[in-house]
Amino acid sequence: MFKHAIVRKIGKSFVNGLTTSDLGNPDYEKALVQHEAYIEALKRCGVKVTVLESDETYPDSTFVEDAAVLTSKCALVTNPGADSRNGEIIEMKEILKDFYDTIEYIQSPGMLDGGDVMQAEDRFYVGLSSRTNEAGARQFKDIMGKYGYDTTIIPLKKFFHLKTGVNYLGDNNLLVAGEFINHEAFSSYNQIVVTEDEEYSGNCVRMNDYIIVPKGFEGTKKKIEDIGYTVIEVEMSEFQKQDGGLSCLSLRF
Ligand code: CIR
Repeated sequence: MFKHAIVRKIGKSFVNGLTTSDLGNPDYEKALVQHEAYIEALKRCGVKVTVLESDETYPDSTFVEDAAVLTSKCALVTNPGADSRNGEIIEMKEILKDFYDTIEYIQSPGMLDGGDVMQAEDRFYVGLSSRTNEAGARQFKDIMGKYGYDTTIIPLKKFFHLKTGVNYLGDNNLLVAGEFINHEAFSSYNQIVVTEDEEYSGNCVRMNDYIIVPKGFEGTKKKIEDIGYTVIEVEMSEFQKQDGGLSCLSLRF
């Protein structure tokens, strides 16, 4: 069971964040409304939500998931691969001290974004991407090995982050999109396949008794409901414009 979540309010600089999408500029006011609804969805799942103040210095800092990986045994502060985001870890280190006695760190030249890390029970999967390098992934594997977690490293072909296209829903169920459909690393899971036209919904979050799903992806929603989960939908359009998936707006522990 998750008991807590950490999110960060959006600053006005959010609209100037990194993106590769051609979906247009995000609407700041609309993003605020969507962020509020996201927080409400987390609360509905029964967790206490810590809401950090916005930080104008870091336009992408609302995507808190990239700065840390939280487990039941330790917290790990990442070393984000984008220069404009790396400083996000400075405050994150301090915040996590309120919640964890044991904090681990990825050190340069190792780089790692939390969006490239997926946990499925006692196993982690780490994607090698434009933000996470081999040195970062190897450090992660060594660190988590000390706590009894195994780690599988997976080179990405097209996806931005690992969790852009694969997410563990619990109960051996894995949501897979694009290059992760029938990927050999995931052959032991029951795969729920996201169609190409709904690819963005490959990033959903299991939160206690619920699966939080981006709004507007009826096919994925139905597939998740059909295997017995209760779905909460949240509007993500303004975050999608900034390459942000649903999971990256929170740290859950
Ligand atoms: C970035 O490029 O870093 C942000 N605009 C989006 C980060 C999304 N994070 C994630 O999927 N974990």
